[in-house]
Amino acid sequence: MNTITVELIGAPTDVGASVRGAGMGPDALRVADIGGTLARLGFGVLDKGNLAGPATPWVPPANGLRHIDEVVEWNRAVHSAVEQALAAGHLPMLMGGDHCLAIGSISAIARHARQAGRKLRVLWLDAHSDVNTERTSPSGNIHGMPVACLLGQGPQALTGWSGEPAALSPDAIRFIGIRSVDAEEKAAIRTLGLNVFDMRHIDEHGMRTTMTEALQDVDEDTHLHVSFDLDCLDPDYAPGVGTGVRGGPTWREMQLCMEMIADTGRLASLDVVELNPALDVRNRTAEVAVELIESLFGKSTLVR
Ligand code: EXY
Ligand code: MN
Ligand code: MN
Ligand code: MN
Repeated sequence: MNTITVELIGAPTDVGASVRGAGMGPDALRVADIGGTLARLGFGVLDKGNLAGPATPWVPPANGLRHIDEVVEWNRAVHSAVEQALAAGHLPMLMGGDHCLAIGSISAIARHARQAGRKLRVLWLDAHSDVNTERTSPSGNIHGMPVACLLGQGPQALTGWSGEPAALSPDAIRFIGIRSVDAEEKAAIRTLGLNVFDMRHIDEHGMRTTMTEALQDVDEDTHLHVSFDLDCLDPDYAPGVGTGVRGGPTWREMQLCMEMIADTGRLASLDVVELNPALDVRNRTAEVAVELIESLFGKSTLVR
């Protein structure tokens, strides 16, 4: 029996997305019994309910950014909730909501890890690299920009939240399952030297070798954060997402990915984002997410 308490934080918004519906994600995960599932694994579960924030205005981008004020407001709420969860010694699980919310969550985690003297590793499980800025984004949608913001390259209003100019250094992130990267994102990935395990890599080497490589320098002093965008999975397995891309990992490959993360025993925080129940089939994607999260939490030796 372990004593880790997982704190569920709902952020019901689609403010950074291109398609409506991700705001229903937290409740779909609850309907799929995320709480009961973690409790049956032996975790304490504290569901803090849903954060409040502004409605999504659905207006066009201004200066390359759509809904910047509302994105800032939602991220402030997420940042402070994640900060409080970590201060209470809980393992925060952010339930989005779209992926722009990782700015608030990971900036709080970066400060916490720095203050605890821990090395931070972020696994970015996604079909996309999310490294656009307001200067390169084809859409202005901020869910395509959180990595850039966390690297200190995004708009000023969304950078510096960790107390340092950049919450993350480029070598702190490992991308898994990437297969949709804009031309200017490719250039940024090369310039920054980001560690990308794209679908070609997974095809050629398999998930086992990929995850062995991605987790190589995770050690006992590591705070391991998983930012799980559900569009990482192949849309055949996870149809309930707004920006699905064919050719992703299967349910089985994704299970191995989660199991190998669990084996490290270093999982200390988690984002689950981009679930869009409006596009789902009988809550299947939420159920798949809960099955995968169950594997991710499969060990009782986790650290905070
Ligand atoms: N790269 C495209 C853009 O920036 O508009 C698509 C981004 C989709 C982001 C999804 C959540 O991961
Ligand atoms: Mn994403
Ligand atoms: Mn994505
Ligand atoms: Mn801690």
